[in-house]
Amino acid sequence: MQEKLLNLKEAALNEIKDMSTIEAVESLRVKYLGKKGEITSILKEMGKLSAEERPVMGKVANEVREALEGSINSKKEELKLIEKQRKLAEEVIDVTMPAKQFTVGKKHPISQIIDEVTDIFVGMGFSIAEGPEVETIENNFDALNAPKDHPSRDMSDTFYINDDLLLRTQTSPVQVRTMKKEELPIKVIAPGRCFRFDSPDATHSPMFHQIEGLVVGTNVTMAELKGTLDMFVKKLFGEHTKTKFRPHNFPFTEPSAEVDVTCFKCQGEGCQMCKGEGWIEILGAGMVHPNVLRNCGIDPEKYSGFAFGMGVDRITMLKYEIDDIRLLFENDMRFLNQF
Ligand code: 2U9
Repeated sequence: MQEKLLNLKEAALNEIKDMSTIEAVESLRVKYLGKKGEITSILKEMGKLSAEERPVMGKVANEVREALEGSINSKKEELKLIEKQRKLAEEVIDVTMPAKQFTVGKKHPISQIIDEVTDIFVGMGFSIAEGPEVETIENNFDALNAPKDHPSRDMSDTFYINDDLLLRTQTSPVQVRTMKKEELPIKVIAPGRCFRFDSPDATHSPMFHQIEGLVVGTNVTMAELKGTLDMFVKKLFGEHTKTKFRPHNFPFTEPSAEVDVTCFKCQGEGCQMCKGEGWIEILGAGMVHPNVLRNCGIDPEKYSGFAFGMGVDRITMLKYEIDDIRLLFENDMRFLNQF
């Protein structure tokens, strides 16, 4: 038994020498010193030895175990050190290396303008309403008092999905939904994408962005509409900006107006930006048509409202002097990185 033990010790110590992984050393420890280990099983035989032999064997057995455990632990330490050095070598940072260039993304110019305009109206007490881009004909046209034969309903102007659904041509259906479901008073803006069957050119895109606004309550006046929009343009284009309301006609507002602002490039002197006018048309607005209020379950005898709408792409092009709307949708980073 003693010899067997010493042979096993030699064999084990030899095996350990060439081992290169801690896992291998661990499985060797189990193989020899584990519950069913080869050395362990010999030691279990100790009981069969004579009383004189047992202490001798016991001494040998402990030497073998200690020698093995000693060699196993030092091998493990040695391998851990090698692993650590390998990692350190691998993780050496050459501080002379140029830093990895990582490009920080930034908001699309249209998103920047939507945020800027939204912040202004939220600051004026408006809340933001959103709605589906796929809309019903009821919310996009009928509720908005658009006559059945109104040109905007033509297939040539609107993307129809089927007899009831279309891609919204303006964000007004969001306000219609709001009026149908929310309590009065209502004070919301509705930013979002709109779709019109337009062949793309420098100023038209089949997909574009609008921000519309709606205020409905008791005794809401045209004066409040003018005051609200006057404050808005001063915050967006500068305190010296003035507004001009020109009569216009929309099916969903009565009276209606197109709203001009003093050119923010020439302060009204006249320049290439405002084609010498000194004024730039920025948005449309008006008092909500009583039919629209009625269509949304609101009694126009008791309540009134005003609404406005602006083309965000147009304002973005004016503000950044972009002469072709297609640049905003072509995702050319040389263009987008300018903003
Ligand atoms: C409801 C009632 C009335 C929204 C309005 C305009 C005037 C307007 C244009 C701006 C640029 C469309 O993208 S554009 O060509 N919009 O001039 N929009 S009043 O009127 C509403 C909306 C909702 C319930």
